[in-house]
Amino acid sequence: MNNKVPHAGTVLRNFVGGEFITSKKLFNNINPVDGTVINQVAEADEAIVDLAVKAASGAAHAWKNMPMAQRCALLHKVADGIEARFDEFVAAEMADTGKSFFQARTIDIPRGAANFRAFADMVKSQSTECFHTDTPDGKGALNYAVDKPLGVVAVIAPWNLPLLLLTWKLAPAMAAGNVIVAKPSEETPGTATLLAEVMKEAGIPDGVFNLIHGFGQNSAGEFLTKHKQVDAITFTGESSTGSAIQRAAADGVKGLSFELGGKNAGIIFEDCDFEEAVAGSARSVFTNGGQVCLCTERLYVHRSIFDKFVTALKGKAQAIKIGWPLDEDTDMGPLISHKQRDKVLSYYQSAIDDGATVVTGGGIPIFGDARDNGAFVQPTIFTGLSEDCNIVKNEVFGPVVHIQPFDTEEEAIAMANDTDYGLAATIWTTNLQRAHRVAGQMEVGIVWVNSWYLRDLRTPFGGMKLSGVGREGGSHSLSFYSEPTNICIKL
Ligand code: NAD
Ligand code: 6OD
Repeated sequence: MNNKVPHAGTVLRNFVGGEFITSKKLFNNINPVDGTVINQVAEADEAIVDLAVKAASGAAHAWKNMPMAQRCALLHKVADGIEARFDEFVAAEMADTGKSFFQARTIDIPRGAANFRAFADMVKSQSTECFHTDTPDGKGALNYAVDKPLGVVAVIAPWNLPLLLLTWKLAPAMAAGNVIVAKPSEETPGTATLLAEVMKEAGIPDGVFNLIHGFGQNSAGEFLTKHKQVDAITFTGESSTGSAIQRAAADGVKGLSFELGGKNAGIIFEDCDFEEAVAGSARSVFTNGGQVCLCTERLYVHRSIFDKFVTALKGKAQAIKIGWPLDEDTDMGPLISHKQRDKVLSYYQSAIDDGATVVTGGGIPIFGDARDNGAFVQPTIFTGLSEDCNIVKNEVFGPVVHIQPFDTEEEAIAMANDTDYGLAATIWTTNLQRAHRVAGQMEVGIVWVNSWYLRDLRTPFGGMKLSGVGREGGSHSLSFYSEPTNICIKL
């Protein structure tokens, strides 16, 4: 692979109305592997955000009226363009996040391309509602709905799966005929900037896709969510940021779609396939250093297999190779930043202060090289805490799990559901009846049985309670990004 980081040592610029523009204020983009500066980023001020929204608005009419086949062909070209520059996307994603080469090339970047293809194809097979209505004169009326785009959609994305989560929103929004102002996380501006280049190369008309860089509060994120000409906001990130955006959007009564945090539980029944449950749980806890909203942070294991399970998961955790992202055998990179590492380590400390047994990990690895300037933490397993402890209640977003024994199915379900979040759950059992029975009782948006993060892009995706508002995926995404108009024809 060509591992040269695109735009290293330069300034990543905003993309507005088809042009790359810089700004007065620059901030550093840091590589969390060794703390070095990759490049600088031009922070969009209020005037640039306004220009971006106006550029989008100006492009809205032509984009929504473009024949659907032509619009979808352009989105396929964007997918082709990501693949044509695959190595550059992989290198940029790895530099910004420190994630492993394996993960970037098998999950993040392929899904970036797949999102565009999937929604460009799905929108073409969307049907519309139609009702025949009886009328007193016996002639009847026909009611049918036509979908229209919302207009300017603000897309605000997090840092954990930067290209995957940005395109998961862009693709359906653009397929449905909307124009975009997108803001990636300040931690991960690289692949979003490459995507702007690909949009241009693919022939997406100027103004249809605009990119602004910057932070949240008092910066590009807040300027965007408060902008009067933004018609809807789609956001993935922390629950507390979701409520700040909700407040900012309240005056304009804007449509909102939120994918927020999680405190996901996994239940391991005594009748599970033991090896699969251990391997699957290791994936669900430690993938991407635990920085996936779907990661399991609480495991409930039947008491009869508790000790054996804890020992086996400990073995998996200790076998995780932490290191340089480019090494073929690296499983796990650093956390996204030192700030995130401080947060995760403070949760580790609170677990220890609450009397947890440290099964493995609990600290930071020492390498004796430049990685000691990075944001690494050890994969960690705790046991022995009560269910009301800080680390059992709150989302950590790091490579850590607390494991609790249970005796009955009812007890496991009650503990799993006893949380303010409601995103995802995993269940490990070979008893088919139990799988259906328990899955149906989980108070979450997504349940995986004997698997984790097995995705079908047509299915409803999202969470309840603090984990989100609305659903994405397939027709759910397309319906959020569209407004139906009902037309009643008297026959
Ligand atoms: P974050 O909320 O800090 O930031 C997300 C984005 O929002 C960034 O682009 C940020 O600049 C922007 N932002 C921050 N404050 C803002 C404000 N006041 N107004 C407008 N924009 C603002 O989240 P993060 O730290 O980047 O990501 C980690 C969090 O995201 C975790 O809680 C995780 O669970 C959650 N997450 C959820 C999902 C999901 O699908 N449910 C997916 C990924 C991440
Ligand atoms: O796979 C997806 O479509 C998706 N939205 C994943 C979210 C992961 C959260 O970090």
